[in-house]
Amino acid sequence: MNEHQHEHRIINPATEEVIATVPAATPQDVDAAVKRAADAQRSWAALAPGDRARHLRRFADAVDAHLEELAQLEVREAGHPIGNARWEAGNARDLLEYAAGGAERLNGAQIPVAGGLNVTFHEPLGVVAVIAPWNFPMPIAAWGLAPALAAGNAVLLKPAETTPLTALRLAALALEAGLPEGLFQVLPGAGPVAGNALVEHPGVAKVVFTGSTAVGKQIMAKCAAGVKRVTLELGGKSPNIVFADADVERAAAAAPGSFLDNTGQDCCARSRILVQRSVYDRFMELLEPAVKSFTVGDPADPATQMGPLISAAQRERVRSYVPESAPAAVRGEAPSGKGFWYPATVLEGRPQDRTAVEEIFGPVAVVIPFEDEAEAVRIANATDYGLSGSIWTRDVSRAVRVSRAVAAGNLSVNSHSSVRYWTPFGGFGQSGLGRELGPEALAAFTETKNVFISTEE
Ligand code: TXE
Repeated sequence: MNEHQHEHRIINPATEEVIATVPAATPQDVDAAVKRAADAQRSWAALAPGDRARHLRRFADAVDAHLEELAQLEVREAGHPIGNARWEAGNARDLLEYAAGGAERLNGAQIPVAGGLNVTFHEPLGVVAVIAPWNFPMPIAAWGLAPALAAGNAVLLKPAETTPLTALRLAALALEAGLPEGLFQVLPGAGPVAGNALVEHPGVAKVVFTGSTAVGKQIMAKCAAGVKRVTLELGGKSPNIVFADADVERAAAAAPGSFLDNTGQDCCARSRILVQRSVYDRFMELLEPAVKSFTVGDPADPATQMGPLISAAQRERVRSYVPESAPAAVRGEAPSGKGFWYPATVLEGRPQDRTAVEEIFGPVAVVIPFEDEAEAVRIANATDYGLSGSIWTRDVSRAVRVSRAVAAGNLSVNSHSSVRYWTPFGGFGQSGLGRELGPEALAAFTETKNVFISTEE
């Protein structure tokens, strides 16, 4: 292994400055971490549920006491606007608090049977690997970490190559808060090295992966070899459907945030805007100033709404779909000079365009007209993905009909909200497998065991 693979340079995407150098975990490091985690997990699972909950609450309090520091770190390593980064740190805290309550509610069932007593238990899985992406480093780490710990598991978190700093800080805070040594470890490193070693390790009982569909498929195939449990949160190409009977002003005002937040690097981004033809021109007239007034610039400035892309490679990927010189219906401003900037871009297109079916993961949306409800649903469902979607209408029956007809895991009506820590989140089709957040999250980190006790003499 050469010098280069032993450490990763962490770059501030807004300035291109190197802000830290982080050692990259080797397969040997992974092996040692799995052993330590397995030891810690046995005592952790044996704790009374109330004690596990107390530990998690203390961890949540430690995160809460360092919210601003964590948010500032996210600004520097991921280029997120400070307002967003504060929400992200708060989301990690909320998850830990919510999961702490779950530790005390892992109730089984008593099921009537003849000749005995039948009860169920929700047993922890053991050591869980969480492989996280760079787009929401703290929330996504916490979505796996918090319920996995609450259910009695140990967690090995592999953050993305570009964003390990908040993860490392969370692990240090866990120790300061008194979580047992080894129970939650962070293994920064390369996906194909440290990530793959976790996926292949026989001591890892489950992999929770958030990232690209291509890598998700590889991980699922590898997990199949050991019938390893797997949860996948993959990409999306979510529709934002605006019907003529909607409050078109409101829909147009809300549209920019739905594909520009996080510079479009959001698996729930509403990057396909479907607009009923009779209000199409009006919507476009309103959309243009709304997009142009989205504030782009220094992520540390509280007024900033959109920062840079995460890396030069990600900007190349976005450019490969839409060069900055390509004709566009609307194009915003972007700073010049250092930083991986890319302007907000709105294209007018057709449902079958590559830009309308593939995830670009940048601040780019395609607007497509439709005639009627049936056509809107047909276009909405014409991708391999099915993560999120929005429906703008004042007609309650239509809202219900279209919500049921669109094949996606997270829909919102007259809103773009997708993520609440107490409601389930996940995808249909190639957007993923399983659910995170909400009451279903704990179940994803347990095995149900059925025990029959004979009462025969
Ligand atoms: O993802 P990768 P990338 C999509 C988005 C983006 C594209 C590429 O379209 O443009 O994916 O991003 C780890 N075994 N999403 O290349 O490679 C890797 O180290 C085990 C959508 O960054 O999937 C990182 O920790 N792990 C998405 C994580 O997987 C491996 C969020 C994600 O990286 C691995 C991110 C391997 N062989 C990207 N290869 C979302 N759902 O929100 C990589 N990794």
